[in-house]
Amino acid sequence: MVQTTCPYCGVGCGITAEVNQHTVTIKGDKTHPANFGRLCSKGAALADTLDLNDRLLYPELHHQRVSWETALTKVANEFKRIIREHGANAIAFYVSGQLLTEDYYVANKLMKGFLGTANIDTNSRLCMASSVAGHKRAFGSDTVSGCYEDLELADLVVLVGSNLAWCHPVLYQRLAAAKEQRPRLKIVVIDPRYTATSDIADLHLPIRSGTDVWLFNGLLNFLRTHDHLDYEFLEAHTHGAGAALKSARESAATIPQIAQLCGLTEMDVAEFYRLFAKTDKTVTVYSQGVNQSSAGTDKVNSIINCHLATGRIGKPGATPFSVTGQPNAMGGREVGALANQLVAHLDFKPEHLALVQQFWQSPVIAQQPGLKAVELYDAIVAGQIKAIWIMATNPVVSLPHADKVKQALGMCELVVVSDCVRYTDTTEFAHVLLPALAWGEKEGTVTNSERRISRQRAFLPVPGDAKPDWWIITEVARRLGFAETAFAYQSSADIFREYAALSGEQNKGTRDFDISGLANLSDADYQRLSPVQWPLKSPTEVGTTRLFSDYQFFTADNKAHLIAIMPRAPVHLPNRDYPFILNTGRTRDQWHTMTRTGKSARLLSHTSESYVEIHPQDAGLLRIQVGDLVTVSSELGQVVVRVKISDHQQPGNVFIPMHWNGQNSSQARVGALIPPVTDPISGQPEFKHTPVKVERYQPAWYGFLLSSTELDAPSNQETSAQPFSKITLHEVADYWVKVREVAGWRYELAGQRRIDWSLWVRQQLGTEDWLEFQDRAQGRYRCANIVNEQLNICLFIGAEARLTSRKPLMSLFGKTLDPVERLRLLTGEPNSAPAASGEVICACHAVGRETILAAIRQHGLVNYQQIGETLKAGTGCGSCIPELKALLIEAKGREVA
Ligand SMILES: Nc1nc2c(c(=O)[nH]1)N[C@H]1C(S)=C(S)[C@@H](COP(=O)(O)OP(=O)(O)OC[C@H]3O[C@@H](n4cnc5c(=O)[nH]c(N)nc54)[C@H](O)[C@@H]3O)O[C@H]1N2
Ligand SMILES: Nc1nc2c(c(=O)[nH]1)N[C@H]1C(S)=C(S)[C@@H](COP(=O)(O)OP(=O)(O)OC[C@H]3O[C@@H](n4cnc5c(=O)[nH]c(N)nc54)[C@H](O)[C@@H]3O)O[C@H]1N2
Ligand code: SF4
Ligand SMILES: [Mo]
Repeated sequence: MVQTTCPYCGVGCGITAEVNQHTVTIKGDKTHPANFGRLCSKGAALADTLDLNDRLLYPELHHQRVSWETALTKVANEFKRIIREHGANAIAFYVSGQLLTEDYYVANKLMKGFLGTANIDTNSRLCMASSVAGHKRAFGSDTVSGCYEDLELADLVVLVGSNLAWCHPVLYQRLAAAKEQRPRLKIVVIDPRYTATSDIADLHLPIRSGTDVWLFNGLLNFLRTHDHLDYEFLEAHTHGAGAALKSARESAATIPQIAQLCGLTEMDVAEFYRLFAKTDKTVTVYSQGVNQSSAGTDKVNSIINCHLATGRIGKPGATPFSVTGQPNAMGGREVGALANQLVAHLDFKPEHLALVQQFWQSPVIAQQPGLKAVELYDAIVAGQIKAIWIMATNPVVSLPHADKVKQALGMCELVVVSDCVRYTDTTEFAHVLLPALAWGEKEGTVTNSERRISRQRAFLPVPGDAKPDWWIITEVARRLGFAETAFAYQSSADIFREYAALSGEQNKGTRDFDISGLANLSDADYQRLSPVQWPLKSPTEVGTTRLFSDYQFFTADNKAHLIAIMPRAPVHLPNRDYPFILNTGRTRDQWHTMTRTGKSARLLSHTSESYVEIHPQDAGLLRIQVGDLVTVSSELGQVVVRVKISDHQQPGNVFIPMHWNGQNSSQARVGALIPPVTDPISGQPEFKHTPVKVERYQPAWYGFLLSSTELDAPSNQETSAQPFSKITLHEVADYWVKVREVAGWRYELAGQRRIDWSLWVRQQLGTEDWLEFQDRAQGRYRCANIVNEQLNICLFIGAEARLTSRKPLMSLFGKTLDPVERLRLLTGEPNSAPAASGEVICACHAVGRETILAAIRQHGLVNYQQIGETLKAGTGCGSCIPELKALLIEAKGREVA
């Protein structure tokens, strides 16, 4: 059994992995202080994602397999040439919070210290940059002072722009458990949508998108006018209170004004303000609804202002708390991989530059901050950047104005991509592809949202020629001629020790990030390292639970700074042409661009197609129904997605998940719609506020194709698939989505052109042997191919969106068909199938919505625990409990109706 850490979200759950011949068993690590044994649906399904199908296992040059020597020499020689011709600033690195700390450190060292350019930025620019900037303004350092226990100790937890139930599920479960034990703990959720998180909220404020600063400035003003300021704390430990209070007063003074601006009721605003004012033990958790905004940094400081004004920081159960998204988002900030930071929380100040250059013994050091993510790709288009090395991120999907990223990569002289997956929207553009070891194979450390450093450990053999990211970077560094000593690492432990020592260099308490206590770990100590929270200044310390308990901050005057903020509206507002506000974010069971979670049929069963969620009133006006297809477009681009109707949205707002991409769908890459509007201080994009229009998409036909094999598997992959390429899929269908199922593959299709299906299946699917049914008048076509008594492929085409349930058909794959099933196959109801179970709610035990509703009615179930006892739903990872509770309410509603 190996103890390691989950590779997904910033909660950083401990995992135990056990390999038994061909099976891997993943469990929550009961001894890990982040999760105490819990896992969410994504963590619990990790074993589904570990097979080597789809993996990038060998270096490639122009999509041909080459040796490491060839690939690395090519990268180094091209870098040398470009630097000679255009200077070091013509090179860029775009890295990721999914690298391990050791990989991240080495990439940053090579760029800033040896190539001498700061044109290295990370996808954390899209994620944490506004929090970093806000923390630095307030504290003089990028410090997350609180810890998870603070959520359990608090009497009030305010969740701002955070869908904790889906995005930090185990932390949410800890909070939910604390509330169940101690109902006095109040929870307020501030989010334009009613989310799964709102389920445990005592108060949900469906705030108008982008207006958080008004709300928190209003709160600050309320605290002043109702005499809740902690004047002693303000006087002794802060700076700037006068100006901050003045702008709070000027931005919107009264509750009616604030309620109107924020689209809330006066009663709700007043209730929130009263709760906050009277509760000393308050934790305010914030995430992408705050950070991903053109006023992201101001949103952060408007929240921190309220905590400073009440002295609620550095105390158990009282702190502002920015939760990190990626497994090593925090580690990336520590190693300084943002273009405007230096390593170990140092800045672009002369004394810090000297310190780092001295420590690294490097020939040069970047003197100025480099380009931020969005600017970086603009600079490629402008011809300033000639080479880019992308590691562990998929910018063609995840950046705003994503088609411009395509354009940039298409014209860049040298695109190097390090990934562990062969086919992504970004690897398509690579000249050089470098195969990285994946989770379970690689070794190193990550830091979670509460500053806890945990080990990721390998438990699987090295596949193909894949290598650790740090190794790939050091090999390029060597070929660039950099002193053998600077990159002579033999292991991730070597890198970690150097990094830990650097964090303590000339520190003496002047910088928050100090892990010099770990600088002398032996290889064995590093191997054994238990999860530990920084700072950790000496080997005898046990780590630091909470920072700022002494009210000493890292600003020049050692005081925390309140910032005077004037609210401002998002940059692009809805208008006549684009009347809706598009909000984007996450679904429960997918991780970002789906390169890993998209491999798990279990995880796809919760939501398998992209969608736009829209309020019933808007759907009525647009005459669209659940399951219809719609085009959602902005000034920059469009997607075609399925309709979901829900009053969890506000009228005028729509939500589309960020996950679907060019590998699994024809037109669902939502990044293509989002304008490259960024926060002026942090450079973080406004992902949650794009004006769009929604129009019904009316294809001539709808269809689905079920298959035991992957029909559009890329041609150079080892596969038994038929000669059926993605190009053909594009040619036949205007809309397609590809879904992994337990027993095969499902393709959802729709198109405008009339197709002779009978001819098409024979030409494309390469067999003559078809059971067929056709009704031309109705536009219906159905066929099936049976091989060795088993269903191999079936295709259903019709004029209506829903056609027939896919599940009974899908359940036939992998089993010998009996005569009745065979006969009834093309009816779409092959067996006297159990009543449709509906979309899967509990991914762990595969329990569907209709099954749950039926059980609630039949057995008179009244709480989710009873649902668990009856159906097992919700007894696995627990991620679906909010949805179970919603179904209990829905069932009750149906009864009444
Ligand atoms: N399942 C899953 N979990 C994940 C990830 C994943 O891909 N899948 N990714 C991880 C990563 S990297 C990150 S960064 C985190 C993100 O975690 P979260 O930030 O919790 O997730 P999001 O869905 O991006 O957005 C959070 C909420 O902000 C709300 N919001 C939008 N506009 C506003 C606004 O103007 N004001 C306020 N107050 N709220 C607003 C949205 O409606 C949304 O519900 O999740 C991490 N966890
Ligand atoms: N519309 C919209 N867009 C968004 C957001 C949003 O809310 N809305 N959120 C933004 C946020 S917060 C984030 S964090 C980003 C995330 O966006 P991305 O970082 O682009 O998303 P991932 O799919 O996690 O990409 C990680 C890539 O690294 C690969 N990989 C995994 N492990 C390793 C490894 O060990 N080594 C290497 N070399 N590669 C590896 C994976 O296969 C995958 O291709 O998206 C941002 N984009
Ligand atoms: S909450 Fe889920 S995704 Fe996040 S670290 Fe834990 S198991 Fe992984
Ligand atoms: Mo993120």
